[in-house]
Amino acid sequence: MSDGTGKPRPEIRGDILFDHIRTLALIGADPLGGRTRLTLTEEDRKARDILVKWMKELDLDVRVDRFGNIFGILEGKDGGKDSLMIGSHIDTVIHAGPYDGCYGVLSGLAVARAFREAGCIPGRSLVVAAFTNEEGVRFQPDMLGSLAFVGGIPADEALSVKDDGGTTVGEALSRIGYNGNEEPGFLIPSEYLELHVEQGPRLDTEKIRIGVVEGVQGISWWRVSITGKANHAGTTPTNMRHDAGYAAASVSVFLRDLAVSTGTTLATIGTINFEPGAVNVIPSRAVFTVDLRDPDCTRLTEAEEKLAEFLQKTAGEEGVRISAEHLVRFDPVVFDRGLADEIEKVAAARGLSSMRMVSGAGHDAQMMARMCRAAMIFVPSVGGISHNPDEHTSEDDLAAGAEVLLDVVLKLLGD
Ligand code: HGY
Ligand code: MN
Ligand code: MN
Repeated sequence: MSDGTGKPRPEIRGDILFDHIRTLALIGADPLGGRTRLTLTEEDRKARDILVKWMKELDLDVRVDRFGNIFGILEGKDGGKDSLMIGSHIDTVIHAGPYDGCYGVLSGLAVARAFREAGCIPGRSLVVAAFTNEEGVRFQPDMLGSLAFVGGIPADEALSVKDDGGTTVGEALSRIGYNGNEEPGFLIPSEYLELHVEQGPRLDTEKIRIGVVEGVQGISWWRVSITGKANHAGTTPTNMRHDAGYAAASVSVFLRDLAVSTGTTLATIGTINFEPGAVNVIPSRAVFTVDLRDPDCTRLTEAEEKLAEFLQKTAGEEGVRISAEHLVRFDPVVFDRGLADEIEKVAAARGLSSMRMVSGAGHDAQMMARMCRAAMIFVPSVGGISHNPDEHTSEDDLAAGAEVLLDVVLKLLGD
């Protein structure tokens, strides 16, 4: 299809995009039909290597920074001074679906391919980015790569974050050969766009094709350690127990009640471990994580304060010691209004229904918003399922999202 000047208009090759998504989804595949590619592991390295190969096949200038963030640059007519970045991540949670993060990076690659195949040099440079440790499963905080890229955490602090086994981010980067040398800020785009599956139920339920994402809700992560007293499960009267397991369970019930009472706060205990971990021993220790989310800054702080009060009360009542380590606090973020308007316009021009929304999940875009104009595009997740091998989005919706992304890029980059 021509763009009216006789030159072919860049077009998304959906067949290649779907093939890339399938290929990446096989790396780290597990018997449960999911895949696990925790950041900076061998599986992550394999995915990174193939992404770099695909970038080089498109003759993109591939750069890697000190945090392992990967950038594929398609230089524009202006010689690369002022760029537009499309990014996301290719690391996953445990037993993940095939689209979370990968869809956004590979759609960025599809946009670069569209320019290449049309022989079109954009007015300004286009950058495709894959950020390190978006998920935050192995290292906290999440979105560590994009946070470090925008200077939100000192480089040395980011590189010295340790996983449960004591390996630092810096050591893990060297091990997989992605300890690049570009410094934070070596590239400062004017705009950042991220295409992502919604991971929630709204678009699918309301049968809307495109989500125009106006922001991201706030996130607060904690690691709570409860120390009680091991004792015999069969001989210790209830009123003599200092049961770390019971105390942990009561925090879980408290968090559910807190979430229900506010109607906006979400609370999750995603990991928990008891010691000594025997069927007939009252747990002496319980260590678990808490994930709190709320679109409103004040309510998120209130949730944190109520959790702290409940922990203190529980320690007194159960005669246990409780400590809470604050792992993450990212306030809610509002994206660029002009970019959101642009996304809504191009969706309408393609006859695609759209709705404005705030993201429940965290994304690299919320960090990039500290550096430049940023916005996100969502496509429906069937049943709202994500962080689960059953995560699914139809090829029609995957293609529609990538085409909306391309249209916004063409509007912004010109040619
Ligand atoms: O936790 C999140 O919201 C994202 O998946 N990292
Ligand atoms: Mn993601
Ligand atoms: Mn995720």
